[in-house]
Amino acid sequence: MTIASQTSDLFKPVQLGAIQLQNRIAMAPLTRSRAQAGDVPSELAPEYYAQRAGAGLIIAEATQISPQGKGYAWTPGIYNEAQVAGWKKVTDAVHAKGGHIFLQLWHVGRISHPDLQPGNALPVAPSAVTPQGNAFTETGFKPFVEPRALELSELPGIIEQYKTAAQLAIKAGFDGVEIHGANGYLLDQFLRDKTNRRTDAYGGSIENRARLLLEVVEAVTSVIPSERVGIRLSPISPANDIADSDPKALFSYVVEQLNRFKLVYLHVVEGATGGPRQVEHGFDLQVLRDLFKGFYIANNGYDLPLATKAREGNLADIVAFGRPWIANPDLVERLKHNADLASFNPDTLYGGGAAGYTDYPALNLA
Ligand code: 8OZ
Repeated sequence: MTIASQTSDLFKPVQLGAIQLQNRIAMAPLTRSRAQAGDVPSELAPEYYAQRAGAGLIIAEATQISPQGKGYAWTPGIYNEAQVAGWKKVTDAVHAKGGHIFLQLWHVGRISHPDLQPGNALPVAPSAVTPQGNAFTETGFKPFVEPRALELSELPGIIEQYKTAAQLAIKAGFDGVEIHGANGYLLDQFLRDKTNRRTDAYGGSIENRARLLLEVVEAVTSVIPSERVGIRLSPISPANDIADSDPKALFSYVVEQLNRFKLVYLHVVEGATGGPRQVEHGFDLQVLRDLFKGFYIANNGYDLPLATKAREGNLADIVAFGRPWIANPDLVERLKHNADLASFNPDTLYGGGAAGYTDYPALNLA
């Protein structure tokens, strides 16, 4: 048996901005829909994340920056003190095990439903373009509705909410934040011309469509150090009914502009989120790695051979695994020993309690 740890630097420590990671394997953000009333993280979340503290970096699940930013049942928030207290238990538990953890800051935009919105309001978006598909509400799946186009005057308030959320994340003990610019949520909806039909300064040209995302990055890095801020993009993913007529030009511009803010990493969903790595109308995402000055975190469909190849070819600085972490809390140890990976039960992915959350065992590999 080849022991992967002897042949790859995936399992060696690496410096990420202000923090030293134990290895180059990250846990990608994973929505598990188990938050308590008030969108406070689950009582079980400290144990769940602590079990996975062997990751070089945990990026905690997508977390709404405001009640309006919510789009799925039972997802946690980061906009009040009760949520900060809940998250503090998570970060303490991870740090006690020697791990590091960032929080993913999320506004879903149109990927929501009035049932999930304050006062049963319409979800908001750059433009009134209805997504195909269904929202996951507390009473089941419901078709998406036509969102309300945001007024120009509302955008500064949303930017302010990202800023406050970043400050609260640091207060809750996170090592940093990841701005969720991927998977067809609000910031991605502004980027793409399928969903952004605005005629003001935030729509039309690539420069205008990128404006909100860049203003959010500027705001967040004005209140917490840029070495504690990363961003996630999914340039060629059709997730949540998103598309653009020229993703290569769009995302090349975005990444060049991001360099102004000295973010610690760019986390890229390579291909279709949770699906094939190669997609129609895609482009070579190494273009973005080459443009970006910080660390590049690669994600989507990685296994040990692909991750090893990514490091050998210097195609990525860190590799983020997502779904394999669900049923393999000791994923890094298993990869290191080339051990079999367990598969997760799809029935316990979202909602519920400990079953399918904190009850997947670690192997005894020592
Ligand atoms: C799966 C289910 C719910 C949310 C994403 C935050 O796509 C998500 C998500 C994924 O980024």
